[in-house]
Amino acid sequence: MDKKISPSLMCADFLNLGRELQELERLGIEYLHVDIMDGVFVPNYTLGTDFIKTLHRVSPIPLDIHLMIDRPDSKLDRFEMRPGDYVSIHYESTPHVERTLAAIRTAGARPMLALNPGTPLAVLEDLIPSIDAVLIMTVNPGYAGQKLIPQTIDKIARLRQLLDASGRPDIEIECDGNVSFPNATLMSSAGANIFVAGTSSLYMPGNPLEVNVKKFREAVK
Ligand code: S6P
Ligand code: MG
Repeated sequence: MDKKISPSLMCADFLNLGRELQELERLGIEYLHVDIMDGVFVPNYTLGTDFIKTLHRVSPIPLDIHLMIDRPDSKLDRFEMRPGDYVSIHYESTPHVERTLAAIRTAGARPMLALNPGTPLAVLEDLIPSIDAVLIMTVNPGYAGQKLIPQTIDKIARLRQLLDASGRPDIEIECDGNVSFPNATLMSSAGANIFVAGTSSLYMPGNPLEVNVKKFREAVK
């Protein structure tokens, strides 16, 4: 499957965001990862609904909207979705997971199911027909700059096997959290194909984005 980079915009330089977005477009970046936190499901706040509208207006790159919010089922209509966008909800965030995934598809976007590091893969077996992708959290959600939880690499490999054995090799696997260049290589070998790139790779201080994107493509090749 094609390897895709999804830069985590909460790690971007907000004082230069317009220029950075143009640069990401020029570099052929596949998705823009937008972290939405509500201070309840995770103990932090980040980007919001107006930011999503602005991105849709200024960039042709599809969005990868990561909802770390409690009860997304009752709030979905506040998020502008476009065809080609991914919208992920957490299994742990609502008792109505299937209903919420179906509502994302009805709204015209692609549903993705996110799992916290401590949530077993077994919970997604009956949701496979309702999703286009799975987001494996490789850190606990809430903050950038954390350290990889090592057992999540094997979880990615077991998920790839499970999806393939279920006749769904087309379902994509995204990983999010401490996707450094060496960790990205491990995640890619385990079967992930969408990589959320934050402070440990693309937005590492020192190198221009272009250099880090090149290094990233090499790391997951
Ligand atoms: C964390 C959030 C992530 C981070 C990303 C940052 O809860 O969902 O998308 O922004 O993990 O990357 P890094 O390299 O700092 O871990
Ligand atoms: Mg995220």
